[in-house]
Amino acid sequence: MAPHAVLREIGCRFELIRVDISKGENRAPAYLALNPNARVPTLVHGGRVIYESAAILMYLCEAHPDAGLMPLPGDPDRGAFLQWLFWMTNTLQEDLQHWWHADNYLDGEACRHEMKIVAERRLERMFSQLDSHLAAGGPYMLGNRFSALDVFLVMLCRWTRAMALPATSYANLNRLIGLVTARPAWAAMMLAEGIDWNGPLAS
Ligand SMILES: N[C@@H](CCC(=O)N[C@@H](CS)C(=O)NCC(=O)O)C(=O)O
Repeated sequence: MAPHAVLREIGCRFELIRVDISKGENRAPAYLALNPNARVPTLVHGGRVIYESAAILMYLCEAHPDAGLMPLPGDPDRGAFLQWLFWMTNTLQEDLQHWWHADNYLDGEACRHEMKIVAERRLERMFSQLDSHLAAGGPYMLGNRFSALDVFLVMLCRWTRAMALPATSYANLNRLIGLVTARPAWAAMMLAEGIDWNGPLAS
């Protein structure tokens, strides 16, 4: 979702190829040859393959600096951008994976149930931390400056929709979700993916 929305924010030409994970297309040999982790998304550009959505975001933003979606070297906001993006992809997203896909980590229903409870508790702390950050200096993660970081975060916020305290229940996160989902690029991405906020995870 995030790399797709950022491609639309940039406005460059791209070809979208659906990999339907509900049909196991991410485990087909042709896809594994591109991305051996069997995860979506994967970007192919200039004959090279890039996977990991945060890396794809940075790659696209740096290749299209005029779009202004990421602070480039020398920009005082760059440190905060990198800090938050890395934290989101290696910590926040990992706990979301524990909640949605406990079966990838543990055998046994009781252990999985326990893992989900702990993940949800950790996630509530993390979303509360994000909400405080936005309360102190929002409405975007970089203050008044919209960036690819906001798109990545709103994608992760959607992963909370089935939890007891979804991201929409935090006032400042909910404001950010409203701002990002109102953007034409986000709306076009959701339409092309055939998903809505409350539907299943993107396939
Ligand atoms: N760290 C990866 C995670 C990607 C990821 O988990 N994608 C999910 C879809 S939202 C997926 O491909 N799941 C397939 C599976 O787990 O079999 C990234 O950010 O690109």
